[in-house]
Amino acid sequence: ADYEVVDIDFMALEHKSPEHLTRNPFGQIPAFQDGDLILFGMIGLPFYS
Ligand SMILES: N[C@@H](CCC(=O)N[C@@H](CS)C(=O)NCC(=O)O)C(=O)O
Repeated sequence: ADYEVVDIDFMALEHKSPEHLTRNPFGQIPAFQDGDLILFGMIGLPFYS
């Protein structure tokens, strides 16, 4: 499948940026987006296909 990896610069606090907070309101990684679907948390992500 095609996908894009988005680098998050921890030292620049990019994980707390408004853009990343739309992906994960807890301001953490990992986060995953497929169109309107957004998943975050290491438990759920491995089960998405
Ligand atoms: N239980 C969380 C753990 C996520 C987590 O702790 N992420 C860390 C990096 S491994 C993080 O983003 N820390 C930044 C913060 O909490 O501000 C999950 O499954 O998503």
